[in-house]
Amino acid sequence: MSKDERFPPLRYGPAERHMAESLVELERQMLSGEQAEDCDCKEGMFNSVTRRNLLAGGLAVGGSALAGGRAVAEAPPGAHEYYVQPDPTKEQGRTILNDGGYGSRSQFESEVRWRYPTASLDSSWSMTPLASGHGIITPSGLHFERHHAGIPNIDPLQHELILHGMVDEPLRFTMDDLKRLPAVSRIHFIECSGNTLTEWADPTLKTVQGTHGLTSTSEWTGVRLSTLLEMAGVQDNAAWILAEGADAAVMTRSVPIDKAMDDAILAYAQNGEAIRPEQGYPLRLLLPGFEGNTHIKWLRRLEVSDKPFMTREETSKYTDLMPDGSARQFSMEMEAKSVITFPSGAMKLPRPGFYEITGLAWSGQGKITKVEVSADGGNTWHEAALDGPILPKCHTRFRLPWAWTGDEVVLQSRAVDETGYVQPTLADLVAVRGLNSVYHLNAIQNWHIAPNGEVTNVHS
Ligand SMILES: Nc1nc2c(c(=O)[nH]1)N[C@H]1C(S)=C(S)[C@@H](COP(=O)(O)O)O[C@H]1N2
Ligand SMILES: [Mo]
Repeated sequence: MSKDERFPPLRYGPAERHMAESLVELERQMLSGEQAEDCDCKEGMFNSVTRRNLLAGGLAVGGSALAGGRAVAEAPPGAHEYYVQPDPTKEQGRTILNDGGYGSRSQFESEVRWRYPTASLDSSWSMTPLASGHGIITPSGLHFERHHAGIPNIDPLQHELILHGMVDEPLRFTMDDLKRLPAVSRIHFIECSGNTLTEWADPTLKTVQGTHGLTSTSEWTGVRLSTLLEMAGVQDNAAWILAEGADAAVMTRSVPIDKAMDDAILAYAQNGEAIRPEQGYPLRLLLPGFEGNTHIKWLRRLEVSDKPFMTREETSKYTDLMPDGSARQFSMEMEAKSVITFPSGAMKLPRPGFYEITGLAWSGQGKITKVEVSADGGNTWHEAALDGPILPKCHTRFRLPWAWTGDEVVLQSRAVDETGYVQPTLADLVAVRGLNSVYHLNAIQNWHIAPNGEVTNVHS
């Protein structure tokens, strides 16, 4: 299939098209570093970013720490290189706290985020390696990122949030002011509405990191936005609230006041520590279940109004052109979606036999109530077990024991949420949405397993 058919210029603007094409090339480079090994262990089935192809792909990723041969002797990002003891029972282990007091991962673990190879390093995406994840929490260092204008470095002592507009009393908060207020901790996913955007016309990316890596889950702690709004006193006909970031993009989005009063959080912590700079340090807006771009990072201003502000991100961007030529605007709730992360694209099953199929399901409309898995391309479905806790607007882990006979199969997962919404097939989604828009692709994903065990991305 030609690039024009796969990413038609009508649908993919120049930026989206360049991004999609570049990602195909990046993934090809990352994968070409090493072939899958035939081995009994699950780890060996992963043909994703092993240490060797991480290094091979390092230059493409643009990471200076990985440049040249020097990196070969060094530990992967987030790890320290230590001497490996031939028999750890025969000599004392290394001393406590020799890392300065903040821990690191094992030098044998090398999973990293991949960067969408956008033309500029300032405006970019990075993707979570979902295939190697466990449970539902994404380690903070592997949370996907989306930056419109780079990562600002903000001194929390200088940072302020102002709340004004249609309120009785405009307010100004320092970070200390916010931290004195009652806080909540909630576990929620954030998914970029561009997640899976390469997959409309043709199965394009090979790995689940590529196809689905723009979703991650963290525990977020902060103040409820409703607390601040109650303090300021919202006027009667207030209907929207603008959120503005302190980055060079000064990213802005309008949020319905009902959402602001419901479960919106001004988060200053992620997974038990201060929110990472990449995720919006020192403060971000968290709108559980809403598309990623509404979760304004580096939050500095909130303005209450009786109408939406019609910012760039809700007029030129983040709208969906429908088949009849009208555009869907404020399509903010993320609909139910799921994906099998094991086995998934570019892995190789060594032989027929037992495997546990596992993956993630999530919905912006509430809890996941059911995930079904098909091993025959959607003819019959088997209900998977859902690992607890099953939380609203959160990644939910599903598992299903499976015996692979060695025959060719197509694996699929289908999520249902508490509203009764059923994850659609791509054909069903296209029948409603047409092929004019790129965002919000939540269709069922297919992984084809060949008799030799190779797993590939297909459209059924
Ligand atoms: N200020 C600001 N907020 C932002 C963005 C940004 O570039 N600047 N990107 C948005 C987009 S498009 C997404 S998908 C999410 C990504 O959040 P993350 O980087 O923490 O994963 O942040 C949103 N908030
Ligand atoms: Mo996004």
